[in-house]
Amino acid sequence: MATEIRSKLLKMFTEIEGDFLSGQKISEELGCSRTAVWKHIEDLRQEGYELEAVRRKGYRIKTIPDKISHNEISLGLKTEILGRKIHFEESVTSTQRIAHQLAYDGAPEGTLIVAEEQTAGRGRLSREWYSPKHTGVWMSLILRPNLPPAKAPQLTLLTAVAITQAIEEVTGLRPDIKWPNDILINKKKTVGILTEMQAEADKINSVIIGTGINVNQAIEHFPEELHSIATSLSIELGESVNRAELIQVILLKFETLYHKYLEHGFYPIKLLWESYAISIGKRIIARTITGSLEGRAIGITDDGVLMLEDDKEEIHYIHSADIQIGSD
Ligand code: BT5
Repeated sequence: MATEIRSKLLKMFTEIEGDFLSGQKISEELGCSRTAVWKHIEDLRQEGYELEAVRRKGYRIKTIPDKISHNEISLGLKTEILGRKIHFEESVTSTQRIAHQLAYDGAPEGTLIVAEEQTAGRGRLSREWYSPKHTGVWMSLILRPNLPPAKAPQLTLLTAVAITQAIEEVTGLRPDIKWPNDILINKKKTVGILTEMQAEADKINSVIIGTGINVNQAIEHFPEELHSIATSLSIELGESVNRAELIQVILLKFETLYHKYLEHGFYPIKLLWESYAISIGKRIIARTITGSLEGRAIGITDDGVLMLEDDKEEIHYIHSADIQIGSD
């Protein structure tokens, strides 16, 4: 729908304050046919507005979608670099895909790609990431740190700390981090992080950090297979959360940590990360692509690599795996 018609129509609904607006009135004011009115109403429905239609009365807006926009994220954003360039889309296959292209084309550090919906959101190892419309934060951030490629996984841990701090600040909830890339609330996955990069043998060109946060979904919005393992901030909090504000706070926390990291290295980030980690000290099963290992998670190295001590007291260094947490 043309933006001008859309804003005129929304203005009319705003002025009538939740009452019915007749099709006749709309067609007169917009100067279009009744069929065109119906089409515009359908377009609003597509955008997430819930509209009631009653014969002889007309149309009434029942609920306005909780939407985020470029403006809502930029207005009041306090960062210097991160999110200073925002690429916002209603629907994309995956924000990672767009970010890779933009990074390849030279997008500056801090460029943020945000979408209301992903039709092919992805997790690690090509797993699916469920990203329905208007309920989550699906975004990718482009960074260009002057670091060797081996250090990139540390940025996943840094991201987890930034998001955990932001969730605490915005909602008061207390999330836990599960190595390396999950943030859980009450043991259920609320956030997933996917770090990818474009690099040469000894130099990172760009790191692309994808973040998926379940914000305002109700449990029935999740597909059946996720019911027992996933949750959203609003389910845990009992009320909905402003997604644009959450993005702003994440970017600010991220920027502070990122500067600290570039100046002082990973150690200060490691300390913060450990304060939120649930897997450390517990028995875990680590499933890697080559097999699985069982033992106690005894910590992470100064580089962010997970240390697992098996029952023969041998220590294994794990760079990438899925972790299942057992008992203490
Ligand atoms: C992750 O992978 O947790 C990384 C997810 C990153 C998603 C973001 S969204 C923005 C950006 N664009 C993208 O295309 N991706 C990034 P992994 O650890 O592999 O976990 C994937 C598994 O989590 C799936 O196999 C499901 O079991 C589960 N899952 C899928 N969607 C979920 C959701 N919305 N909430 C919780 N769990 C989910």
